Amino acid sequence: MSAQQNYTAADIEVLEGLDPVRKRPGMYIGGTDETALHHLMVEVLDNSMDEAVAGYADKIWVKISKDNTLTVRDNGRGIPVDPHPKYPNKSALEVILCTLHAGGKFGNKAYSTSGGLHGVGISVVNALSTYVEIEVARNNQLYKQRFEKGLPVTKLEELGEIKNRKGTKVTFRPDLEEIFDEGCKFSAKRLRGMVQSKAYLYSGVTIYWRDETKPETSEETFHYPEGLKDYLKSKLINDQNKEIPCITNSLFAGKKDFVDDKNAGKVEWALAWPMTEDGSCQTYANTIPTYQGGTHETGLRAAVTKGLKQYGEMRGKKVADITADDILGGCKILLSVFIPDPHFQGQTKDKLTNREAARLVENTLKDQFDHYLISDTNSADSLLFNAIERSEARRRRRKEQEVKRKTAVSRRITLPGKLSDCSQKTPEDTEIFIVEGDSAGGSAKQGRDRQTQAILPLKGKILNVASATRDKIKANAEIRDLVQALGCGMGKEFKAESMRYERVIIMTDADVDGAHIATLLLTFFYQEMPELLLNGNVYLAMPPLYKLTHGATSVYALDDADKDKHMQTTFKGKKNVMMTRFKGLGEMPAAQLKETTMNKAKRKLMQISIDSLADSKSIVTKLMGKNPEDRFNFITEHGAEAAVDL
Ligand code: 28G
Repeated sequence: MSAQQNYTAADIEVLEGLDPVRKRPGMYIGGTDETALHHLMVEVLDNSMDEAVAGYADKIWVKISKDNTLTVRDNGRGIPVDPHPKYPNKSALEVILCTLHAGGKFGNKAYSTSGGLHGVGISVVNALSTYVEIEVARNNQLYKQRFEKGLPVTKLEELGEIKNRKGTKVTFRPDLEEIFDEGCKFSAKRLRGMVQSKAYLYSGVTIYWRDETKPETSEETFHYPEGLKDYLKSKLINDQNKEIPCITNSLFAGKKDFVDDKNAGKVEWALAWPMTEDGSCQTYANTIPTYQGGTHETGLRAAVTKGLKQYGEMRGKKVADITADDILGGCKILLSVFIPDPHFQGQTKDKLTNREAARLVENTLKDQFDHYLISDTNSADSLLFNAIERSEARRRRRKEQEVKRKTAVSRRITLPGKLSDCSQKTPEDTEIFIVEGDSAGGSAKQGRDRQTQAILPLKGKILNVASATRDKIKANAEIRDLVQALGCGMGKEFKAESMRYERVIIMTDADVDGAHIATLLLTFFYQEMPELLLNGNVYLAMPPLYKLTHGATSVYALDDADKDKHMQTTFKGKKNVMMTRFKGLGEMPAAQLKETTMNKAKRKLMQISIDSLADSKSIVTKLMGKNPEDRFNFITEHGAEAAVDL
């Protein structure tokens, strides 16, 4: 991975100063908590990793000191120090350290980690540190400059000739006092893990770790020639320091450069199917963790899924129902790609979006995986049978869940025994008739449209909820039946969307007792399900009191006034008009009840609507006040204005 770029100071793009970073640090490092604090280290380390991955450095030193100070050094080219053309009295180094988004012109830089959160750069670290000291060993010279809270406090000093050293060294102490949340400090353990994972991700680098925070200074060297394979092996060690058994005889691991007409890059992977552990998936692009996955992960999944299913087909197995998850759900996956110009997406910039990565990873991995399966058929068969087992278990689970769900549904809707429900299961254009007494219920049941009309007969007068305690309301059998039939709950539990019917129709006799029952029901709806009234879901049926017949002509009259009117119009001058007075709905033949009160095409309904709950207060007081005449008058008075065709 060689790169011959001729960098000069003129390539630097200058944008703005660092004030905004100190003012709103969260915008640049995603917060001011301990995670954000550790992100400063990531920024610095990523710069060194960039130099390494680009082929200019192979060693990185990381040191954590007692006072939350970190030192990172690499043996790369060293940050340029020549004077900046736009600011002749400033060095390129000073411009890089003291300006936001200062960096090379994008496009031709190989394997940068730049993109969003990453690569906001060392200037952000500078802005948020009490001090930064930089040493650059370049052109056989050693240079040094010191910054405090983002500003240079010394000039770029030339410390003299140095022969056996090159690269950049950065020492910084985060501004814990003014920037970060109280109590934030570096965790040596966390930093060590981050540093170690970088070494796993790039086998071309050796990282020297030194921890000076403990009474005894410790030093470790991280170098993993086998990269991700070593990383995965380290994850497959249990607490007793024993290897975790896997389904396969060996890991599926490797690395490969990929090249086509337009793209070049590298993919490295390690997969294991442990028997006693769950699956997991860690992916990276240019050593940056891509927690949300992305195109590279898609490519890997496609390759392994297609590969194993093809193998299964070859072995004469039924593979159509096997999904990627059946194959990879229990797999520990490590995947790392290096591509020239990575693009990251999402709020946290941790999803790779380069489209070519999907294809390149899939093609590369497919060949390698096919080869793996054929060369170790024992492992291949184990993977295949495991996937088949998972897919069968998945279908079994789904069936069980379906049964569970079905029984839950039928249990949820335990309908009262005396409800004659409609056959339609959705509420559209359905209605429930609440009728008084069993005999009325009987004729209503015969006269209804079974598909859309349900009948609930209630016994006599229901409880007056306006003067009952909650316990008493809840314990009342008639009310329980009503609420169960409606399905929508009452009081605080009321849910309009659970209503099992579109309309609630109160159907009582056209007498004082009937009116009383209607008001008791309306009081109940007002108090326990006011939304039904607000939405206009509640109606009074208007059964006739009389039937008038003369010869072939017969009409129904709602009340005495209606009867008198008909006598003076329809039957004017006629003798022997036959008049039937219905004592109650129960006496009305089912056919007539259907024609006059229930038939959607012919009947009239009185919609009980309220404009607002405040308005309805006085109405209900009227309805449920001490004087029963008030109620009846109200209903008959407002009946005409509310009567609607339905
Ligand atoms: C020690 C802690 C962190 C670094 C370099 C090397 C160069 C460099 C760094 O250039 C401007 C922006 C992108 C190219 C590049 C030196 C080319 C030629 C460098 C580090 C120009 C900055 N000579 N090493 N920056 N780049 N190590 N370690 O920060 O386009 S930063």
